Amino acid sequence: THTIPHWLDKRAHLTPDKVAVYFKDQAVTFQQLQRQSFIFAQQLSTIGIQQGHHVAVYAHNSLDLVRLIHALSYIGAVGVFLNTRLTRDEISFQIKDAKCSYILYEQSSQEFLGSIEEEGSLAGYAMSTIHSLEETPFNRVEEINLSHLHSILYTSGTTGNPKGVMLSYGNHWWSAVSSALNLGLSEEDEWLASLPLFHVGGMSILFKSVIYGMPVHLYESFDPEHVHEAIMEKGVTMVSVVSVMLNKLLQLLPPSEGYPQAFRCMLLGGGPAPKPLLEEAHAKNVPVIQTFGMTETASQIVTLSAADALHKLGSAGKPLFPAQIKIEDNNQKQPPNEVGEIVVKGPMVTEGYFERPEANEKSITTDGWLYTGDLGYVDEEGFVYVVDRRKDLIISGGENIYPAEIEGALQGHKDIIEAGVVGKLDERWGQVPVAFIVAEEDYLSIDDIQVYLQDKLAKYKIPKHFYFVKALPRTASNKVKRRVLADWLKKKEE
Ligand code: S0N
Ligand code: AMP
Ligand code: MG
Ligand code: MG
Ligand code: MG
Repeated sequence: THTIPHWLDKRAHLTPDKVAVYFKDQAVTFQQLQRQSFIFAQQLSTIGIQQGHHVAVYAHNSLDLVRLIHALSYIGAVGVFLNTRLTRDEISFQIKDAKCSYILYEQSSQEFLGSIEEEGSLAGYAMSTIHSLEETPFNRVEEINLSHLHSILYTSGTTGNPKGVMLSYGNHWWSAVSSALNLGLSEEDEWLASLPLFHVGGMSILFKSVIYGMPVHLYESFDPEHVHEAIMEKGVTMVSVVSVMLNKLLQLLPPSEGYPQAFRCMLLGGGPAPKPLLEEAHAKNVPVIQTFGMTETASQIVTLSAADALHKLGSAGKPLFPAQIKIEDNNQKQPPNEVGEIVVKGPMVTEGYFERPEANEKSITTDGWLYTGDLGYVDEEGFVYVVDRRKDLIISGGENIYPAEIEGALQGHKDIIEAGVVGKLDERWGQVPVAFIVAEEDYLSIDDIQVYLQDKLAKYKIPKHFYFVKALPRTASNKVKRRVLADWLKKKEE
């Protein structure tokens, strides 16, 4: 087995006085972070959290969340990080599905979560109350076993319920190392995290921080003015963004101004990058590095290097050093420039979904190739182009939405006979979901539907438009033909 010293201990030993995290007006060094996280771990031990427990975490970005993530790793407990945009019903499903025995949440969300503990028969605590507890000694993890499970992050799928992606310490370790082999490391680097830490794009920045010895500028949420100011004045050299965020940041940058010389990289991931956006960034001299990755690959797996950023505009780059890619169609490897399914392999790729043997068998081979469902091709020089996302997937502002989930919720309404959902291009979010509905009764109103969906679906999943139709187009096997719905939508827009 492969073990390394606990990464936060190691880092605190190497560069104790370097800043680990800036948050609001606070700066915490690696040594302070280590001590605080360890004390936190002893307090978590007081409430009974032990190695192997699954612990649900519901929190916006905060210093306490960073401490908690490390505290859980001192115990060897597995964090199940919940998306704070979800409804209580959606959260409740994930907590049960991941077999959590604890939920830790930020105080301010206590009311929203209500008595969720009882529902999932788990112990619930506000994070802030734990700090006043006594400390109980426990068997501290001194060596990280890279094969051990670190976290479970939920991701939606084409059919059925969201699945928990299991990410090991090794997945996170290799993700950070592979990223550095591509982007390089600089003593001066400081990485800004305003992406939520409950998604891997945000969380991975914390591991990079500890492994590289690099400060993170952590933000509670994305405020374009704050991020702009941090780049201009606070020494930030790296920022991770989705395209909605990049778009907002570019609007704040006058063409003549430009970011400081030291600014190295806007790492753009989480969805397709519109060409005009890349061109605008180029015109404004903003160094955008495009990347392809997913929760299942612990963040980046294919990334364009700075040197290639210009002459390969629009490409997601090449697979990172320890990663491989192939393009397949009907189990046949495709030659260059032929489109097929993107299949990837590497030490950052998940072992599988938590307790989903069928999904695992379908999407991951025994020798570790992951079928992403995304379509793309590789050019003669080995650069990857993503041409279409996973089947039916709608990406709104970096959040994934699957039509089947929304259709299922809609069909639960007593006056809805059937529903079909497709993505619509959207100026602000990239894409938004819209619904075609066959209703039982004429009096069913859009307001009724919206109210009905409120507690079932996160706000970003609620269709932005509803169209009432007489029937849905279906295939011989009775599946909704979403392509036809997309055509209907185009006609409506003309
Ligand atoms: C885009 C964000 C920042 C928008 O949030 P904002 O502006 O803070 O909104 P709020 O004030 O919370 O809400 C205002 C209204 O907007 C609605 N809303 C919010 N977000 C969305 C959305 N995404 N789609 C549709 N509507 C949205 C609210 O409901 C509210 O509505 P009203 O006014 O009606 O109440 C925010 O959405 C955000 O942070 N998005 C990014 C999420 C993310 O992290 N995605 C990436 C997930 N994928 C991965 O992590 C893997 C890829 C990866 O690792 C990666 C990704 C990016 C960069 C690098 C990497 C990497 O590989 O390292
Ligand atoms: P998630 O697991 O939520 O991060 O979603 C990952 C999905 O985002 C991938 O499966 C792709 O469909 C999409 N995606 C990520 N990066 C890119 C990219 N560079 N170009 C196009 N789509 C992307
Ligand atoms: Mg997702
Ligand atoms: Mg906001
Ligand atoms: Mg019904």
